[in-house]
Amino acid sequence: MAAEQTFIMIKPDGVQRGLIGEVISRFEKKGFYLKAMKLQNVEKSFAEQHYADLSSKPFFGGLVEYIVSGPVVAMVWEGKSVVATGRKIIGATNPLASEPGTIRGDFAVDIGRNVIHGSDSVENARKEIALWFPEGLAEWSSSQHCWVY
Ligand code: FUP
Repeated sequence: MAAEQTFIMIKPDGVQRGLIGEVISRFEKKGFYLKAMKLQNVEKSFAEQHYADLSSKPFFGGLVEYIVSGPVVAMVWEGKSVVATGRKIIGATNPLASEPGTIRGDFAVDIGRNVIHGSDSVENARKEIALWFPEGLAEWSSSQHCWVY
């Protein structure tokens, strides 16, 4: 089966609002495999590194403050086209534009409190997974994949 992986982070508002189980459930029920997960507080310098591509944006300071404001859940999910499909499950960046049925469409109204992050390309997923999980990921045996593929 395809070993594509994506990095998903439940942001502090998602954790505070009790959406951890809801997010995991949506990825799990779709048929993706959880490869790593941890609840952690994020240092300012680490948040700045994660969002380095956005450092010139006017909202960068507020975004970093938001990410360090409480614990986040960092996860790696694996499966066929998980990067693009993960973005569909999450919905558009601005919750006002995200469709009902998506996580942001169902649970958020403000772009600055949009519950969840998902990698936007396979290349960025690789970088984000290396940044957040230098310790490595869990192993699933290939025989455990036959119920989805
Ligand atoms: P996404 O990939 O959907 O998370 O969106 P971006 O990488 O463009 O933006 C990262 C985060 O910056 C968003 F989740 C929310 C925040 N943001 C703002 O606060 N204001 C904006 O105008 C755009 C993004």
